[in-house]
Amino acid sequence: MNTARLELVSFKTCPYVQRAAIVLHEKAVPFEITYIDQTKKPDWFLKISPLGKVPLLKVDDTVLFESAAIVEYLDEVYPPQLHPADALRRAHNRAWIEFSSTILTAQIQMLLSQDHASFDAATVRFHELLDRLEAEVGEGPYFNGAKLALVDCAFAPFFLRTTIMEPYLELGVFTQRPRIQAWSKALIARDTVQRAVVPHYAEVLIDSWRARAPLGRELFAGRRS
Ligand SMILES: N[C@@H](CCC(=O)N[C@@H](CS)C(=O)NCC(=O)O)C(=O)O
Repeated sequence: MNTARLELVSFKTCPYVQRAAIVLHEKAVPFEITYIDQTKKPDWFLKISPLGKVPLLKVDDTVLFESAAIVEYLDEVYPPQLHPADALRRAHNRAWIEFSSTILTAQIQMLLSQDHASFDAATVRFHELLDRLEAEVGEGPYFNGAKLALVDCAFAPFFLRTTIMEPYLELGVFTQRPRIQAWSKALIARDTVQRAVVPHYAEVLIDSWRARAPLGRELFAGRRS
């Protein structure tokens, strides 16, 4: 039994940290979480974070960074194993984990648009990625079928934030994409996903984008549906 002390360093809304928190909850591994201010990163954090980014996972005195490296470490050390046992399937899942980072980045870039023309152009790219994903998803309930895997833990924070934003943005993310919709619902229903975010996450997330996005006040003025 591994008894290392685990500390996750996070911003309150970081989806990459939430991936690690979901994996830790799925494995029932105790950990501490330290939140820092994204706009005022403390010196101790800048000293130990090679890219100035979260997540960091401190494993006793060793600092890990990059969510993919962190969750693969957790998966190797703490049961149950979430990555598929088959090497080809595992590589395929890793590729789609990378895709989940790309779609998160596309969503963030869309929200950071300076004007409506850039926002509209960014939504086109976002929808293209969603269509690709819809074509890849199987019968469910999870990416590989019946068993939850690391790839699901990577997508869950994206689906959670997208579900919270949809009533404001009304981009039609889930409309005509039944597989993504069912997969998203199955993930969000998991207690381990709900416990990976701060209390009142929906309000915290919307408030943060209202403040951070150039078009934030307008995009998140009020729920349309
Ligand atoms: N590839 C990294 C991405 C992590 C990332 O982009 N984290 C964001 C917060 S969600 C960050 O720390 N950005 C630096 C900043 O906001 O200054 C991972 O998977 O861990």
